[in-house]
Amino acid sequence: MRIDVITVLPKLFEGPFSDSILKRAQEKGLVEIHLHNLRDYSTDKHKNVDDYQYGGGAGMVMRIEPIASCIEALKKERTYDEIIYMTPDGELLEQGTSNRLSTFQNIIVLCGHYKGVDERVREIFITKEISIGSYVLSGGELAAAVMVDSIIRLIPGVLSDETSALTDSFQDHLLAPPVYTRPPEFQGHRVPEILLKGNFKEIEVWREEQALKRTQERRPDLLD
Ligand code: 6GU
Repeated sequence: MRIDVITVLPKLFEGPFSDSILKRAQEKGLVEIHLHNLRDYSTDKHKNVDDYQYGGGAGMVMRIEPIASCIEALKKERTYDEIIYMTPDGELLEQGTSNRLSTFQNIIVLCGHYKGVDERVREIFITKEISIGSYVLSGGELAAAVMVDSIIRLIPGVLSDETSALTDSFQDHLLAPPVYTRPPEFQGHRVPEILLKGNFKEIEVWREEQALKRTQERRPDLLD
């Protein structure tokens, strides 16, 4: 899979993409992440990518020309399955969204900033608009990093234990059950006896019960 990220702050991605699972996925050649600095596509002398909004009002708007020239350059090289705009008014990112996106060959992720992009960018180029939650971030970059992380870990071969993505919270609309490791007792808190006995059939049933209980208590909306 290839992911092209268009941003005014490419540095924000260097941390999250250069460690742990995301780093290994790139090293194994399972995913290519390409960062594009929008400023490189600006043709004016100050390399501006934003401007005042028509009609007045506080806050700058990202101009269409640099975005168009970046997206058009990318589209000349390959076909994209989805051109995604990260925006608080997009559809909420859910596990199912990431599952579907992880099956794609090429995607573009455009990070919004300031007051957002000129509406015509959305009309002309964008095929999908995504938000990661009902709160406002300073820009789309951190949201894009969250989304890209959730996609990449689903690509076959990225996780060392192939089954572990399937047992994640949300994958079956249930939260994950509690987990324990040594020691068997800490400050009077004991590991549930059933996990120590090693009857795998019973353990599986217990985990299912715990997942259901946890979901009912914390996220009953997932069960609807
Ligand atoms: Cl995608 N962008 C911004 N700026 N804020 C957000 C968001 C995205 N998702 C939730 N809040």
